[in-house]
Amino acid sequence: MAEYGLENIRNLALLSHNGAGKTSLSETILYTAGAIKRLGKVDEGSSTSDYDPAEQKRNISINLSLLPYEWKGNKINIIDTPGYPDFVGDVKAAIRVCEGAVIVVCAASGVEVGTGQVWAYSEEANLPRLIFINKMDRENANFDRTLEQIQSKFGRLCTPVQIPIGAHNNFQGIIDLLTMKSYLGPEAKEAEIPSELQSQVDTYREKLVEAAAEVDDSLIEKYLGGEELTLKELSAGLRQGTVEGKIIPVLVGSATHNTGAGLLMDAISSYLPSPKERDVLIAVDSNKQETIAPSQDAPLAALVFKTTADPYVGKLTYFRVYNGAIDSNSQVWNVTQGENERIGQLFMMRGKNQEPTPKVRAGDIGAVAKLNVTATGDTLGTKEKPTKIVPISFPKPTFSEAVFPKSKGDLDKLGPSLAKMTEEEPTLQVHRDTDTNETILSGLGDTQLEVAAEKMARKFGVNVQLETPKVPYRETISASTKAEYKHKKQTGGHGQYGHVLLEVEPLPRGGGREFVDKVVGGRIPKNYIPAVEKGVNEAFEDGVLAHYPVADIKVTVYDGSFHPVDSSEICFKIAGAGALKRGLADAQPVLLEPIVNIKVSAPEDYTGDIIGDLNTKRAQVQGMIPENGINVIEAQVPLAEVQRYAIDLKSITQGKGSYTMEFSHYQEAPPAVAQKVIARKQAEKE
Ligand SMILES: Nc1nc2c(ncn2[C@@H]2O[C@H](COP(=O)(O)OP(=O)(O)OP(=O)(O)O)[C@@H](O)[C@H]2O)c(=O)[nH]1
Ligand SMILES: [Mg+2]
Repeated sequence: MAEYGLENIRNLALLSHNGAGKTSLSETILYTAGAIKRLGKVDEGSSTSDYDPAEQKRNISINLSLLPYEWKGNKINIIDTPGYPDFVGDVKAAIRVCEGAVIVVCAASGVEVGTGQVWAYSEEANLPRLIFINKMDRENANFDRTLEQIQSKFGRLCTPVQIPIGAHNNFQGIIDLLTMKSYLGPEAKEAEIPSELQSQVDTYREKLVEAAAEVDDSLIEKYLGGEELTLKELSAGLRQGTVEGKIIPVLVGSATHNTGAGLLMDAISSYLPSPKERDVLIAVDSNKQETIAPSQDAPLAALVFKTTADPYVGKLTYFRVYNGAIDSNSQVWNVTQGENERIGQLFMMRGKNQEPTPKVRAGDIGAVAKLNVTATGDTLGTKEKPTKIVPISFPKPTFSEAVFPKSKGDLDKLGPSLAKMTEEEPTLQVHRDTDTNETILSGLGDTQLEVAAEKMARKFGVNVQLETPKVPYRETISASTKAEYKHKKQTGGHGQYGHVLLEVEPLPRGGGREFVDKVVGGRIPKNYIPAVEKGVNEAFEDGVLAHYPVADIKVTVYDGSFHPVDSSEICFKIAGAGALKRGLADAQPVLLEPIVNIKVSAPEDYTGDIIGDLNTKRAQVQGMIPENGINVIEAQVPLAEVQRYAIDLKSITQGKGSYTMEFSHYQEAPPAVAQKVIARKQAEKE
């Protein structure tokens, strides 16, 4: 590829509800631009973007893909993103490194929940955008209805610059409201406007001209004076309006019928801003952000936005250059980590294809293999003039499963391959639950974790089983009591003796564990007290109800006795543990269960069903915040009831709901629940 200045590059994210046709559209665009020779199909697993076996198996996009093409003197980097909610991490990453977006809406399904979500993300990022109404060839495709939905949801600033000719079987082509010409079929054959559409064309054109004129004082004067605006003036007004977020041009077509791609590509080049028009967001320190002007002549500043792990090429790092340039076979400074990083051969990626390149300049996006210290979100720069670009903020995991290796060999490789998986996907996290002794993998949904397990098998040969994690129950006491334990044995030579009296008292929730020594007069010699504490601590880990750890308790050793010859540390440890067990048993032990805060967002229509379901899950609904047709329901609910909530919510809302969840506190489990848990644990032991 040729070298491009800042003003001749476009970076744009393709965004939509899942399945609206982003990947098909990107394929058609690449084909139209001549960047690929053969037009692939999502449904046949042959698209440039969905090359990952996990994507082909499911016919959905899972990873963002970089799909560059050249068009009329510009270089455009399309980033195709996944629409499936579990993979929203890549959507966030793509938005962060783009200057513009194309939001794809299906002409038959209209505005969906995912559309609203990507819209909100684009607003948050202040991203100029176009809307492409796709699938005009589909049964039930309806341009007017879809446009109405778009305008009622997102406002009147969504302005058609095209309208379709026909729909469904009869979808023939597109009328461009700027040039006032028809373009028919995949060849975009120029034709006159069909007469039956003339009045509709006039109405939409009027609105478009008005919107474009309003952007600029001189244009509005001319327009109000009754003068015709030239094509050039219209285009300029439309561009300025789009860049400033005052107009969102709406286009139309069909990806799989390859109709409208060329016009969309023209619009991308004409209306969406270049990297030159968007300042770079840098982090001065942890709470201060600033913007600086981008430049190809400044010292290097590049943001790493994606890392993939490949068993053959190793780690592949995708970066967007904001300032300066990065060279193959050079050394850079990882500003975030404060370390040098060696750069090998640089690549321009297209799907999985790597094209070697000597340099990647500001405005552009590249990739490099086998970096040592660099992770997603880091800035690569120079040591002399380090600039830190604001990193990407990723959503926190909401869904967890316990990971079990299938064999001994899998166990040995489990840790390193999990580490690689979490490096690849910032929305995945792994931790060891010390309460339950399980390795927990967390992410945004069951599909994401399933895909992660498949990847571990395919890429690293590690086979794992995913299971619902054990609930980390705890035990505590609800009364105070005193307990005594005497460990005394006479076996042959010298015997064993340890004697402890202690008091147990409940602490408030979250109070933890306390151990207090109140022994006076050397009734237990000072040097044995640590042994008593050790015994107590061991007994804490193994509650008397169902062997769960004990919480929120104060233990005071206040008396005991010893034997000058037979006493030893081990004897006092045994006595300490024994006394605590007796104390626990006598102090009305109860089971504690973890409670989480949950925030569920879904369209209003589902509120009743969601709350009904939450009620069956012993939830306490705490509030409801309606917002633009979406209701946010806040509740506290026992973790045991919502470990698979991602799946439940998907089926209640047909995938239109989302939620976040975080640990809140421990709470006494109702007796019926406690009985079940205790019985189950007993059965397990047996
Ligand atoms: N009839 C018709 N079908 C289309 C069109 N575009 C895409 N499809 C079909 O819609 C389905 C989804 O298309 P994709 O291109 O994978 O959609 P996507 O938005 O990339 O999906 P995700 O990445 O999973 O969110 C596939 O079966 C496509 O063949 C279109 O213009 N017309
Ligand atoms: Mg896709």
